[in-house]
Amino acid sequence: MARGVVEAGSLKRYDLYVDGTFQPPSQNARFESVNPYTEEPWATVADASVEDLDVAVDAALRALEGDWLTLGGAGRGKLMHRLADLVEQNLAHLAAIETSDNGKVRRDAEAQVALVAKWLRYFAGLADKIEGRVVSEPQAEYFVYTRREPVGVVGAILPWNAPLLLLAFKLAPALAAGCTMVVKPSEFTPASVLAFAQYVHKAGFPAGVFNVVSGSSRELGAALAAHPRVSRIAFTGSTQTGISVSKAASDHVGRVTLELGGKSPQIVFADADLEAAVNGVVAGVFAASGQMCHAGSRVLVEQSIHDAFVDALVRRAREARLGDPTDPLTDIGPISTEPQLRKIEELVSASARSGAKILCGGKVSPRSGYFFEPTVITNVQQHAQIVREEVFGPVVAVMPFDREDDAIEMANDTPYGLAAGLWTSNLNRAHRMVDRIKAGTVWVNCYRVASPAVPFGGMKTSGVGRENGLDAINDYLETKSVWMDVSGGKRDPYRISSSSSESSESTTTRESNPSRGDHLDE
Ligand code: TXE
Repeated sequence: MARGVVEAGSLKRYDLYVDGTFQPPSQNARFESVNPYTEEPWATVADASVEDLDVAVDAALRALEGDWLTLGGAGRGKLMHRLADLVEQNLAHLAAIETSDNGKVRRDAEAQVALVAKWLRYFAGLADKIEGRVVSEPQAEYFVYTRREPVGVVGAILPWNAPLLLLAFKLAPALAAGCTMVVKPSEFTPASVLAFAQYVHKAGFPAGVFNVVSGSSRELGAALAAHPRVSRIAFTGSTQTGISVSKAASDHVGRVTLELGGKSPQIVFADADLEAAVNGVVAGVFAASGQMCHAGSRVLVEQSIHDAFVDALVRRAREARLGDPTDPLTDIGPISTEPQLRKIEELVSASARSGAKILCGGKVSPRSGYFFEPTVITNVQQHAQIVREEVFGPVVAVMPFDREDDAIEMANDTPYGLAAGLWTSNLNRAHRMVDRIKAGTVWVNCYRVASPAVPFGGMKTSGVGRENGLDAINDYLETKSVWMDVSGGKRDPYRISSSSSESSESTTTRESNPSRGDHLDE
């Protein structure tokens, strides 16, 4: 049987990528990935065991010390640019896999793959700019400097909604920093990440730098989070699973960043450009079938324009073209997984049962594939489940507000704090609102815009840490402080000197009283 990535034939075949080779899992188990548009399996994927994961982690550990180390920042950056070239050259291939695996509309999938290359290039440029500094220690006997070193093996745990892009958020800074990585893709969408491994391989990364361990069991993610030889976990997924990840990693003091759920408000004032605002709300909750962590799923509209705004939004929901995600004219593809489709259905039905008005959509589409119709809901209260819980589907709840203060109160009345949208032409108001909104990102007169240069992450239960931006590389680096005694003298091992004046005195009397430094007790 052929190994590796086999894309001929009706059922494509993807194996694990560990230590620089594609290989079947140790127990030869496999699982199928279902195309959410056809509802048919389209690929068979290696189903790894925890033992396979151990092998991958050990390979990643070894790789930290090998050729990867000697390449240096410039060498790593060069490989990353080569990988970005390959991603760009094979954009259509990777996007097609993403579409088969999770139903992402092809034009969106292509745009996201292009972003993967952009992310790699941005962080490649930082790889040779990692610097420590010389510390101007007041005591002349010491030369003190800091070094920035890779944190070690990084475990990346991915969700199903944007596998490649969310991988790039983690992989690009990790590679730039000199870390190695073991990736656990979602059990629902493992194929695109395994296909991407072909290009990592082709680019010439040393064996073990990048490993992909796919599996059908949620235990595999749990084992990666708890793995004592994994120094850092970069996780994107639900808040509930993120909490388990954080607890598991803390048992071995593993570092963690968590990019979790959201219930992001879009606030529309009467003075906004209404067409642009409707467009932004559509982009924030109907695009990608609403399966975005930053989905703007609560829309707060100033009372005076509420009805007109809702009419326009309903019109846009009805006009949206659902269908084959490979068709360039399709706006909304299927929901990625059947359990997710059922979750959306249940949340919307529950809201109807508790008195909400479903103005359009509100149900699973009768067409084949896991489609949910774009849905606009009104007549809901702040405490309603549909207003508080992440739906992760093309479903938006619209609520009116009277005053700016009310809008802020409603916007912030959520356990989440990932993103917010603000639509107004009043500059003073925009600044006032930005100041008071509790969210990691505030988009003003825009929505769903991203760049590798701009930090992204959540406040409150939406996460810990930030991905992207210049500082993201710091999460993959550790500081090492180096003290060098350059005096050549010997010190009194029992004496602690604690003031700089004392220490400058000690410098001059070093020969007779060789006590130096503010010595640590512990
Ligand atoms: O996510 P999970 P699921 C939200 C969205 C969705 C809900 C559930 O609301 O309806 O989460 O989706 C791995 N330790 N988001 O169940 O459970 C798992 O195998 C370590 C928001 O798919 O968070 C997968 O690889 N890992 C989100 C990854 O965690 C574990 C995107 C995510 O799974 C694990 C997706 C464990 N104990 C869903 N259990 C966003 N923020 O964008 C599972 N996993």
